[in-house]
Amino acid sequence: MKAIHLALFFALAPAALHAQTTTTPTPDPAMAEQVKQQYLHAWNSYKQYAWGHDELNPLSLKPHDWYGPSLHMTEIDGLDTMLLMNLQPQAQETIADLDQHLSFDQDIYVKNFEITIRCLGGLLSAYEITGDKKLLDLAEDLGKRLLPAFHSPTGMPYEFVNLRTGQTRGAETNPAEVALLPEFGTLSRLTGKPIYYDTAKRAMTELWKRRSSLDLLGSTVNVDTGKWVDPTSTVGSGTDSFYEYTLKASLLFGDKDMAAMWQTSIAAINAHLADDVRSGLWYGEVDLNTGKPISRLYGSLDAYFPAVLVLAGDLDRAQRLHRSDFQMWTLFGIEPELLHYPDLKVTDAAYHLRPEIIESTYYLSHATGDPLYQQMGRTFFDNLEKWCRTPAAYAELSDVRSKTQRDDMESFFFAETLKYLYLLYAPPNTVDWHTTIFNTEGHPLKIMTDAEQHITH
Ligand code: DMJ
Repeated sequence: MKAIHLALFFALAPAALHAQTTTTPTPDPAMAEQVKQQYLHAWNSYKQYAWGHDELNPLSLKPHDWYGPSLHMTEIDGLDTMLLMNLQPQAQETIADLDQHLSFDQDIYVKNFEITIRCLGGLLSAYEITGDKKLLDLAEDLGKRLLPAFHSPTGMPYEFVNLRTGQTRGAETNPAEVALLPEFGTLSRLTGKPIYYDTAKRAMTELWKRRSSLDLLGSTVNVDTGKWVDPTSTVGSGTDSFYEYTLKASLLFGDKDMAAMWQTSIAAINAHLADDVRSGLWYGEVDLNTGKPISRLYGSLDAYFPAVLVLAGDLDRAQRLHRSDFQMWTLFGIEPELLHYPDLKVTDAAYHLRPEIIESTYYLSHATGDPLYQQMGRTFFDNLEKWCRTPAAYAELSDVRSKTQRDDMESFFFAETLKYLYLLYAPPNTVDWHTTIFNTEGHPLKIMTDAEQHITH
């Protein structure tokens, strides 16, 4: 990218978001309180039935651990939401429990991506909010144990790493799982050790080198050979946070290489994946080399993209895509996992209590001040209450048409879904957008100051 373009990009961002703001959204204390009560409804049952475990199964009221020994995933993922909601007793009790009972010294193979975005991201943001050194110590211990995942011939991470031995598994991964710079870069910033930043940046750079002549990425890559295994190019599942993280890492760390990746990517995405049809603006799937359409599927995970467009300053596309997303939600009064968008036919009817559409609604509300977005939030709130609430918590749906509940409640419901819903109504200064970027799991991370730049350059 030409220097002039980069200079313009950094001059505009992250200030771009504030410059667009016409009016500030009016806080709605009553709605914020109702969302807090939703959080407490689920949290109190997690505490009663699954305290110390990764998750609560909301129908059977049984605890669920991903890998045998617990990594206290719901506690870590939910902690900064409680801090933002000013649920101090619950937050302090959680920090004490993590201090006493959480150990990452476990002989288990964990998914590097999930543990990074949920646990490393959650510990780092809770440390930044509280200044409690115990949380940073836990984060650094975890970061050291995850680092061997990147010891592949290409520098891109294996899918699984053993937290005790550092052994790895799973050479086939996807772009989203290669992109972990906001978390590892923040760990470098907070510890003063460049190794985390350098390692995570190298992985993203290596993947980027493998883009096609159209500047598109595939969906599956082999980290040993560096070859694409699946040529499907998408902004959705499996690639989503790669794009999100080029932009966010550029804003968090002032990294010009990341800014250039984002600028080139978004031009290619809008040229080849954007699909304007009668039902609205969507983003489809194409072959990374030819640009030929592969499918016209779009789903609840893709609904993060308006938020990224807002952050990049493209309010027009953000609003149009979000209109499509809201249409997807209101088809059945809860969005399906996947839709064939030209005729709005459901191809995967599950709802996993996902946050993305609410996240984008919050970003748009913040950027425009338009009360429409808080009204949409009311719809999400009412539908969650009507279809997902159980006597003890909230449950996913196996089918949004029949509203059949299933016995799962992922930790991102606490980290993201209810956090973004709360922030939509909370006082705007609950999060300072001038100094904060959310990681892909909804954990607010601090933007690096000029004085800290030496750590990453
Ligand atoms: C979360 O773990 C993160 O938002 C991730 O980027 C994608 N999927 C879930 C929520 O749907």
